[in-house]
Amino acid sequence: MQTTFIFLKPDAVQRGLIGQVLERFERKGLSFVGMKLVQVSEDLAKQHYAEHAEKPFFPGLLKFVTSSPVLACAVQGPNAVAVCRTLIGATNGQKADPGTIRGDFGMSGANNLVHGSDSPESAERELKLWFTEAELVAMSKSANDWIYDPSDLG
Ligand code: IDP
Ligand code: MG
Repeated sequence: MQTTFIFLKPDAVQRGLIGQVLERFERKGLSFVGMKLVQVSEDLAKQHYAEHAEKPFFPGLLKFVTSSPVLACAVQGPNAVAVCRTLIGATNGQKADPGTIRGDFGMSGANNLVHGSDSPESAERELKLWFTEAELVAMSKSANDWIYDPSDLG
């Protein structure tokens, strides 16, 4: 089992797409083990996107993610990091495959609805940055007995 970090960006929340975006993860068979609305501070945005500090789009990215609340989520499942990245799709909505969240809902390379950690190491760092341990729950779902074969769980 792996836990990854996603957040629904201000565009997804403002466009009223929380339900439709969360449904993608839920119906796939992943479990939410943490969820909260956050008005992102400049400091949190800078720490979260530190790897992009030198990019020309960084100031615009900070302005965007701090512009309106986001929905922060911890998502659990086998290979959750890679599975979530696949569900989310390529960075630019114009290039993202149909069937992905960005491919189905977006046309922008900036306002692209949802963030997902890009590696297990990033997931660990980002989960610590956004959630306290007390905000994450232990989740055992009986439906998992039907979604997964024991061999899927390693
Ligand atoms: P990712 O979200 O697909 O991992 P990254 O390259 O890590 O993409 O970029 C982080 C975020 O920065 C993107 O999701 C997007 O919101 C924004 N971004 C990335 N590239 C550009 C760009 O060329 N112009 C404007 N915004 C960008
Ligand atoms: Mg990234």
